[in-house]
Amino acid sequence: MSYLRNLMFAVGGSFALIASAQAAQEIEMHEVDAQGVGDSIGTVKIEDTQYGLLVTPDLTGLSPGAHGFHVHENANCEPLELNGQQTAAAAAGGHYAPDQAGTHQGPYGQGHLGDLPILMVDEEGGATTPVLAPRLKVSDLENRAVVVHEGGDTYFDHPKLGGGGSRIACGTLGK
Ligand SMILES: [Cu+2]
Ligand SMILES: [Zn+2]
Repeated sequence: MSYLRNLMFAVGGSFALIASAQAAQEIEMHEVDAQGVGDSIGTVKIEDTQYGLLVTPDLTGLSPGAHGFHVHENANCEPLELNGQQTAAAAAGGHYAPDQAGTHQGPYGQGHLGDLPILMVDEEGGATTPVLAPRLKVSDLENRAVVVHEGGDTYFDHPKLGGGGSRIACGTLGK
């Protein structure tokens, strides 16, 4: 009888763990431009850890160097017309900020929750170096987009939104 009770506790405990930390998810990333969503360039794996969200890219076909990397508010990578110009992945909206934070401060600041550490691309155009976003969880990325920008990221509001400029790759996570 006590064996059975211990077993019940063990099973209940496992469910509690599953509820607090979601399973790892993979987000398929696609090239984007003003015409629409293009070919896949690989995946970004996201998983919860005790230090925050671990983001592990496996991407190819990017330009070498630092790229702005953010969670954007809508799970939509289509272009939209902004100020009379078709704009790549504009349907993804702005940087994810559920508390309406109006400032871009990077992953370690108090601004947009969706501000990830920069994505580093090697000389061959690949990105495989994991980054850690201490304020995020897998569940925060449900129904959102992950976006890679053409330029880097200052983690400040200037230049505009860290200076990344155009959106060059995008992927979405459903619910
Ligand atoms: Cu962005
Ligand atoms: Zn931001």
